[in-house]
Amino acid sequence: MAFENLLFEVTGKVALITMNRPKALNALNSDLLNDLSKALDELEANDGIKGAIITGAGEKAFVAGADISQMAPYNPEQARGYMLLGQQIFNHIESIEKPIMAAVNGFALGGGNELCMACDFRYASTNARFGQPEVNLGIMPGFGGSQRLPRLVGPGIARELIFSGNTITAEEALRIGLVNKVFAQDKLLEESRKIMDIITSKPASALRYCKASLVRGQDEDIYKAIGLERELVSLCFASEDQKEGMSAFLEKRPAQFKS
Ligand code: DAK
Repeated sequence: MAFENLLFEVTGKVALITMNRPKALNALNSDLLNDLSKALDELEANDGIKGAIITGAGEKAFVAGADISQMAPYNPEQARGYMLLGQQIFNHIESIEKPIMAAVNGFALGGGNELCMACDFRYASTNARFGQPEVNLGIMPGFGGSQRLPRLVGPGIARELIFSGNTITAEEALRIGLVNKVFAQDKLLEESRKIMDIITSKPASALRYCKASLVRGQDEDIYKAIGLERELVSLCFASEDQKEGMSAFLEKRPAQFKS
């Protein structure tokens, strides 16, 4: 598929979505957000794609935030509309029942950090920098950051980052659990593809139920969430993949999954 502000390439079963406004450090204006929304629709609808990697064009930035030049003149009504657009798209990333990772190749600030936090997990390059610098602009995080950051790194660290507007290194992001792994920049995509190739070799039906349980259960009361897990794992037993996976184990042969 062709987009003006992002690249959408499929290799094997994995889509690589590259935010592509490198002159503005891939800042999220409405055009880029609308392209991202369409790319996510394609990812969701295309059964040949089982997962995605989101990254940024160029060597400097993943996404340096919401587009400040677009936002600067907004009144509260316009800000609410823009916020809704971004929030819906980031919520969509969580509701697509396919694994989506972020390969953070540089600045992930403000809306950029919020974008990578909406993904299922994150790898980073050594030059990546993370932060929620909105207070420096007289605003606050608006694309879910005040909610996703504390859930990922704990309330104390999230408050320190959001109140101070400080930027942290990839190493610090690794220490606080914001990213899973850090690689040299020229290895980041290769390593991201390696893990996504492993993940997308698994049956799509099992991946779908895993993500549904992880995402939908995370903010529920634990016993309610475990009840949801029970319902979803029961559904797995209606799938051909469960029959094949367990038969293959018992017959001591590799499984041939259909989905
Ligand atoms: N928006 C627009 N343009 C940006 C940008 C951004 N966020 N970040 C960088 N650019 C542009 C620069 O203006 C510059 O453009 P030209 O001057 O060349 O035309 C070009 O990218 C290169 O940037 P620099 O020259 O500044 O590059 P440096 O290496 O010197 O610095 C930097 C890199 C990432 C440290 C610096 O660019 C920077 O501090 N950028 C801003 C980072 C930031 O504050 N990000 C958070 C944005 S606020 C809401 C919805 C969402 C949000 C809030 C509310 N609602 C609607 C209510 C979320 C807010 C944010 O994300």
